Amino acid sequence: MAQVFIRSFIGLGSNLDGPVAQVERALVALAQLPDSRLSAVSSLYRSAPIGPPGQDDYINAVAMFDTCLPPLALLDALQAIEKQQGRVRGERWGARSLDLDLLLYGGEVISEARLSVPHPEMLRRNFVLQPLFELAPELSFPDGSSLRERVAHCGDTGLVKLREARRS
Ligand code: A4P
Ligand code: MG
Repeated sequence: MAQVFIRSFIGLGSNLDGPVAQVERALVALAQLPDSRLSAVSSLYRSAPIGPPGQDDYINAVAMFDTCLPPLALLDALQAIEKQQGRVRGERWGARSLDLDLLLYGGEVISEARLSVPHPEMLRRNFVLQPLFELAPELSFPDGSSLRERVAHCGDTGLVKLREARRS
């Protein structure tokens, strides 16, 4: 039987231990996950930290990831990659070597103890919306709102594009 691929989007963030290299390594690890395809990667951005004061700036990017993995299996895989890259879970929104957030999984709305999709903070964050817009300018959210509209309102305060997007 043909495999059914679901288009998901994954947010990558790091502000510790060589953030650009952390994001690059995570992209290599994502590309190696089974039954999945890393289809495109946004530009890398530098962004001002949201959360406790005293943290360094973040490097952020978004990946377009087509996958046959069910959502919780994908979350497990993302957390395994975070762990491989030395992620220690500390303070909420505190500094981290790698954060992988499942932003969107097809058009699904998921409310489970371990997983909320769309990611609850994504609509408020320009370091998520701007790179996502590079990859999917015509995207709509499960609530019917359009990414184009959201991007028009989120602005680019604190955000610097570092490197152009690539598609595979
Ligand atoms: N979880 C629920 N839904 C999801 C989802 N859609 N994707 C659960 C990933 N995980 C999800 O996450 C806590 C729990 O959320 C997980 O165990 C998972 O079951 P965590 O990564 O351990 O903790 P956290 O990241 O500190 O909390 P949270 O609320 O996920 O934070 P965010 O929203 O990831 O924010 N500033 C800038 N400039 N750039 C950033 O990338 N990132 C954060 C973290 C804060 N400030 C930032 C950035
Ligand atoms: Mg997180």
